Amino acid sequence: MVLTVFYEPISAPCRSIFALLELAKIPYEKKVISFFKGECSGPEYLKINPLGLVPAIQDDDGFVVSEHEAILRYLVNTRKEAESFIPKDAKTKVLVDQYYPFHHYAVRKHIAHYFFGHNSVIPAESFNRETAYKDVEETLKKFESIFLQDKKFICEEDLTIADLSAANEFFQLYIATDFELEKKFPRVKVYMERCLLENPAVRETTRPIVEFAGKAWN
Ligand SMILES: N[C@@H](CCC(=O)N[C@@H](CS)C(=O)NCC(=O)O)C(=O)O
Repeated sequence: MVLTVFYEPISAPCRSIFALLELAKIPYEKKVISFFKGECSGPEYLKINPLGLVPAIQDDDGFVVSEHEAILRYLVNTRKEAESFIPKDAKTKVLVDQYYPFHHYAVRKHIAHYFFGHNSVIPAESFNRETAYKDVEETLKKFESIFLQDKKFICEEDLTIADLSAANEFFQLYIATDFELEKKFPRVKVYMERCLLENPAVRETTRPIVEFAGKAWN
C-alpha cells in the first residue's frame, strides 16, 4: 500500500500537501474527491474522513489523517525526507506554530470566502463583496507586517510547511479572483512565487487551479 491523498483539485489545503510531497520526494497516489459533485459528504468518503473535508491521507499502513496542518506535521514527523520542513531550533520552529492559528482563523477563512463568493460557489445573498474584500486586505496587511516582514520566508531562510499553506491560499486569491495582489501587496506576490515557482514539481501542483481560473501564470 502506498500513501494515498484524497483531494479536490482546486483546493488550496490539498495543494499544500502535494507541494510538501513533491519537495520531499515522497511517493504517493491520489484520489479525487470532488467538492463540486458533493463527494466530500458522500458515504464512502465519510468512512475515511467523517468531517467531510479534503484533504485526508491514508498512510501506507492504513492510518488515516485529516486536516491539512495535521497532515503536513504528520509527514514531517514520520518521513526523514520531510523533516527539514519544520525547523528544529525552538525559537525558529515557534514561528511556524505561531502562524498556523492565524492561517486558520484569518488567511484561510477570508481568502476561501472571497474565492467561493467570487466564483459564485456560495449564493450571492450570502456574499458581501465589499466586506469580504476588506477582510482579505486586512489579513494580508497583517501577514506582511507581522509574519513575513522583510524575510525570505516565515522562518527567515527556511521554507517550511507554514509557507506552503500560506502561499497556496495567496495563489488561489491571485489566480482565481479579481483581488489585485500584485498591485496591493507586491511583496506578498513575490513571496508566493518564491514558495511555489522555484521547484518545477511544486509549480506543477498549481496546474488544476490555474486551469480552473483560465488565467496564465507568469
Ligand atoms: N480545516 C481544513 C479545511 C479544508 C477545507 O476547507 N476543505 C474544503 C475544500 S478546499 C472541503 O473539503 N470542502 C468540502 C465541503 O465543504 O463540502 C483543513 O485545513 O484541511
